[in-house]
Amino acid sequence: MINVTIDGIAVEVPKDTTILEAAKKLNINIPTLCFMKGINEPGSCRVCVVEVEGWRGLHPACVTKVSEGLVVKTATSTVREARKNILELIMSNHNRECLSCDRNLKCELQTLCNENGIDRLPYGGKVDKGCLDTSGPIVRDPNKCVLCGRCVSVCSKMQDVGVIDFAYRGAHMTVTTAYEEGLAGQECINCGQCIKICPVGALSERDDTARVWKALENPELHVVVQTAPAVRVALGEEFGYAPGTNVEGKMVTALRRLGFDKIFDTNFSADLTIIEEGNELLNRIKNGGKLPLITSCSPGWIKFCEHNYHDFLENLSTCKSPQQMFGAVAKSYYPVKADVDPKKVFVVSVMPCTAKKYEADREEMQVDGLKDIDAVITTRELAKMIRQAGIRFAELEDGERDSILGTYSGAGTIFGNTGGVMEAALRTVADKLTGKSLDSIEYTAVRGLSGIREATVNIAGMDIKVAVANGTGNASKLLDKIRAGEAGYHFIEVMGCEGGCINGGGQPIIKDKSTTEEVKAARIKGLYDIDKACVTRKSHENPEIQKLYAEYLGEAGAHKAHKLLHTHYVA
Ligand code: HC0
Ligand code: SF4
Repeated sequence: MINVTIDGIAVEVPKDTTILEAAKKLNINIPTLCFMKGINEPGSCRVCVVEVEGWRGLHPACVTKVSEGLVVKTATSTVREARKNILELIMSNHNRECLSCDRNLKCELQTLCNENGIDRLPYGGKVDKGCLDTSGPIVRDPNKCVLCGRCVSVCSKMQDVGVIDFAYRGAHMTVTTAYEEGLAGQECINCGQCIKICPVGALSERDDTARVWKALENPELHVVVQTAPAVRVALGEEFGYAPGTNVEGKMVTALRRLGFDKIFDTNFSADLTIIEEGNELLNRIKNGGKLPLITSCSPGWIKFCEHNYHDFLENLSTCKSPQQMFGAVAKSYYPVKADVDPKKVFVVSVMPCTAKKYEADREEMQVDGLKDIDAVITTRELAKMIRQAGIRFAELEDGERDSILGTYSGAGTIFGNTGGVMEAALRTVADKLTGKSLDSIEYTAVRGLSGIREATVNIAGMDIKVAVANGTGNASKLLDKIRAGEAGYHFIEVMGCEGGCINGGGQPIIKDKSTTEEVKAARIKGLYDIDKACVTRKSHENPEIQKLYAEYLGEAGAHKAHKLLHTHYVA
């Protein structure tokens, strides 16, 4: 252990601890901007500089390791003046339209300026670092970029995509794409992880709320909404609730107040996906089909696979994602039952995911000329609409979802976290293979937050080898092992974002990034708590799903189900 003194307080820390970490142990907050533990540690922004007794100059706390007897001062007048200067310089090259910025009040730079005595902006004001990129669901504003490099690191190191990087030098330095083209023309998978990690408003999602407002105000349209599994355990954060709090009841009431005709649930169509995908898995195992079967519900992952792992396209399940399956039945089965014109049904999705905006616009995501999904908004955009409508969220009574696309099982709920689709599928596959309704349904081996998890599950005497990967960087590692012949599985779940949809690119921004792991864990716990409280915890026992097959679809994988619920991929 190493003994150091920070701001006059002695502390003992392990070797290789940074000054930043040692200070944290003493509850001393050294401000940072570029630093992101394990992801981006360049020590370049210099906001975290400190003085060290006996050393010349100032030193970045995020990358400077402690040594025996070190005496550190984190808030001397020299340090405070330097920090202020650094922030003034960053602001001199930053678009200052804070009031109209998506990140207003959630901006790390704004907080830093506020906490470090920036009371005037002495330099600059005119910024010209490139054009606004509105080519796709991910919007980039280079004039708000502070060159921290977090997005560059997340995109390349965590997601293994690498479509954005630094370009040019000195005052002209910017973060951009190859040939400075729009992200939509690149191999960007629209995961939105860069948005979540951006400290300012340089990255955001395309705002689709105006289209939803317009539809809600059109008396000709019958506007229905589905909410993804992970939205209900995160939306509350926008209104002051702790991460993981289940606000489904209030969310339903808020959606009704906003004017939606029916409030349905993606958990319902997650159950539907399990019926189709479980059937596909059993068919492939029994009939010598292509294995491993790989899940297809995460659109960021699908685009990643299409760009980088063509040789695995036949392994992908042909099932559409729950979002798209929902749209397909909302414009076929539902209109028949509710006696409405399918052409007048306008389907809105509320998703924790920015890639869902891209998925909804894929050419193949339509049936008989009707697009499955008409508009996708993120959890953040829904919160924005609720605020715009003047709804006091915390005061709302709990509401109930509508029938016939609103009932769900615990299995459909846990889709929202990594390992959940796998566990949901195993619950159904086990019952099908044994011909019994099994009581033991908690497949804890596939739970957790590690990037890749593997397990062998014995069902009815058959060893089923499964793996779960979350984050496309981890998916790469897993698929490379399979390509090299070093691993073999029957079934693999891949989710494009680390932690699964609970950590999707459209979820509420976690302002204190050092709490990210705790927030993810709390949102996951929220979903498993809902699962435990569900009347039915298996997809095939969902009564509305049973009715859908009995009255409309017929058998899983049969003609009608195939036409509505399955898709193909593009090499
Ligand atoms: Fe997900 Fe989904 S679980 S991708 O994360 O499968 O976005 O929450 O809606 O479609 O159900 C997102 C979340 C969904 C879909 C479901 C799947
Ligand atoms: Fe990279 Fe994902 Fe951002 Fe696209 S959305 S630039 S893939 S991090």
